[in-house]
Amino acid sequence: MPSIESSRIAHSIGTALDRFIKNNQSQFQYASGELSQLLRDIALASKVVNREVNKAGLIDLMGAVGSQNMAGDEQQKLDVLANIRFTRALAKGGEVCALVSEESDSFVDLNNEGQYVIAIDPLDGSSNIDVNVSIGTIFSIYRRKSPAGTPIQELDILQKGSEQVAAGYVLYGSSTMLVYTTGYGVNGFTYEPTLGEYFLSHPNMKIPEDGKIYSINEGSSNSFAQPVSDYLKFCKEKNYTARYIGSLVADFHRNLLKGGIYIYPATAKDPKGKLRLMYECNALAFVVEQAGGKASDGKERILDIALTDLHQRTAFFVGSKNMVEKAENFN
Ligand code: AFP
Repeated sequence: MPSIESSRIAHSIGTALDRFIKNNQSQFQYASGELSQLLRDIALASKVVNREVNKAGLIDLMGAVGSQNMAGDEQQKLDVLANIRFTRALAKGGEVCALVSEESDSFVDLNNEGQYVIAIDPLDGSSNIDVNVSIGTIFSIYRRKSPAGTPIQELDILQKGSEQVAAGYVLYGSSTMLVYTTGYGVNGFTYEPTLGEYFLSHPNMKIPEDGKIYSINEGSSNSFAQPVSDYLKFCKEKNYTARYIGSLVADFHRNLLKGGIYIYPATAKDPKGKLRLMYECNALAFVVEQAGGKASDGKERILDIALTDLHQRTAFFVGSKNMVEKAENFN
């Protein structure tokens, strides 16, 4: 009978994120190492945010800070802190020339020679912080269009989701995970806190084509459009399981692993949908497509929707391919 220690040693600890990024750098069409560095900067900032999230209850970081962000949500202390952590890490790296964040009114021009534009929701689901429920960071990376070193233009910022060169999310859950794509499949890394490193735990992630989980805030069902109500009726007739955390990254991640659909439709309160195209839906749409799933606003592919505004909202149907198609067919 092997001792616990020797059986542990028999298993290699796996590939660290840094090593993985380096090994796969050549896949990327602009293989200059800049994008790799950018991903490392995001990983580092997420470790700092993870540390703050884990001790939030101890150091009075919970609770609202009193102000509201651009989208009108109450800003939580940790939202503000996460925004600062990510902005600092990305500004310091020098690869990012402009940053769009849920927490700021307009984009931030970082005044450098960087080739990349990043759209980020530094801490999504922040109303869940006080009750110890999973939250996340969502990011989209674009290549700038105007020449490096010149002032940032609208065409650099308002790019369609299909132009993302990388995207992903960090889930601060029962364990912390970083999941991302550069357009060559989706890989998931789990944070090992004692080593301070992310390790590849979910290589080449694929979402099941079909599923039995539907995730929607049914509290607003009185104002759903008829096709959404009809689809929900169908889910119930099929005895599907309802699961809704109210934290987009956590709901999305569960459905990615198990198969399912997440819907945030237009409601009376949010007639265009609640979620933000640029720093919530585009990233998750890129990830889900790379994992074999689908994302639309009920009709149009999310990645094809033209952007006219930084804080533009959209209805969001995302998850297993067959489930999203079925929901769209009710339209
Ligand atoms: P907060 O960051 O303000 O908590 O918003 C989170 C979110 O944008 C997204 O994570 C959830 O899926 C969605 O809102 C939940 O919204 P409802 O409470 O309206 O269902």
